[in-house]
Amino acid sequence: MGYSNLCEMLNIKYPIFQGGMAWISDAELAGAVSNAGGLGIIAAGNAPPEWLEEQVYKIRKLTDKPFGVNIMLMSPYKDAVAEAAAFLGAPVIVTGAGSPGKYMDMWKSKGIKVFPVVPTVTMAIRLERTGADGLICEGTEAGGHIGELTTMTLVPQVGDAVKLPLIAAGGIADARGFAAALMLGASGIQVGTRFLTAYECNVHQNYKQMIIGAKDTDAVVSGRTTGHPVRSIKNRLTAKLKRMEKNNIPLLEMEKEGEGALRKAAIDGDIKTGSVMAGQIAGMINKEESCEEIINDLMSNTVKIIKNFRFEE
Ligand code: TUI
Repeated sequence: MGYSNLCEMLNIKYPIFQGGMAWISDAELAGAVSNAGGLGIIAAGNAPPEWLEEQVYKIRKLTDKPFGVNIMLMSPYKDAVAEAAAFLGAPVIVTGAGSPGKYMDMWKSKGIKVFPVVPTVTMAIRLERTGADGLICEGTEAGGHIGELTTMTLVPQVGDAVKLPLIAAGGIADARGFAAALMLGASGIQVGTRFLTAYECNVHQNYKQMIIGAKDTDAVVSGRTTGHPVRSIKNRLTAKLKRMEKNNIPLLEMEKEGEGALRKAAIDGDIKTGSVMAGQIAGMINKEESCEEIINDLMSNTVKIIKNFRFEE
């Protein structure tokens, strides 16, 4: 499926999803992205269903365009949030950090388009059978909770295995990445990290500054040994987690360290002991801008790149 069919399916102008970032992607950010022609996504993260209800109410005041809700499947509220999203009639649901299999029938019966994040081909095949409308192939370049495969290897392998439209995610922040994703067979992209420094993004200013200051090697992975690897910007927390991993500190103790760390950074602005989750392209982000500027830059420069692309004979 090409990108225009994806846009038709979702009734959006551009095939650009804004990544659902826990504690960060609220109605204001998602509304600005949807108004600019992409698909804005509210991230439920670990929040209760009442928070989601409030955000959906807000986004409907901000835009008449489609939007999505991201459901994080490690959340203690996942069942309640899954039901709330269905009840609220979110046009699109994106899932992450687990398999949404048991909710699919409920969402499909409401006409909701469902785009699960898949880290492997096996899971892609399983979710195509369960009725997903498209798949988000998120590579390990992404920020936050990540899988093993890179975007470059995941997208074409999933493309060979399923017929669904694919959204490439992880390591995409500008038109070069967008064009590359299309070359890999994706119909669209999901962008998270670049939206962190959008004016409309309510993440703490310290967090924004840390992204702007980050260089290419600063987005490191913690917790590989716990089975829940997370990519975030190097700081006192990542150094501590590294030491704990080296000393084989029990998994539970390490997970306790990570608990609440994202909230600490994103809301309280504690970027030393909090978790500043971001993708490997953080080094490319060097200014604040509006969601409209980001979407227009992504779209217009991708069209230019593709138009000018020639193999010399
Ligand atoms: O979910 C994400 N990224 C996230 S969620 C998050 S919130 C959080 N807070 C504290 C600790 C940890 C996380 C921050 N970033 N991306 C989508 C994603 N999904 N990446 C990987 C996966 C995934 C992994 C396993 C999807 C499915 C899956 O299935 C395993 C299975 O068989 O159930």
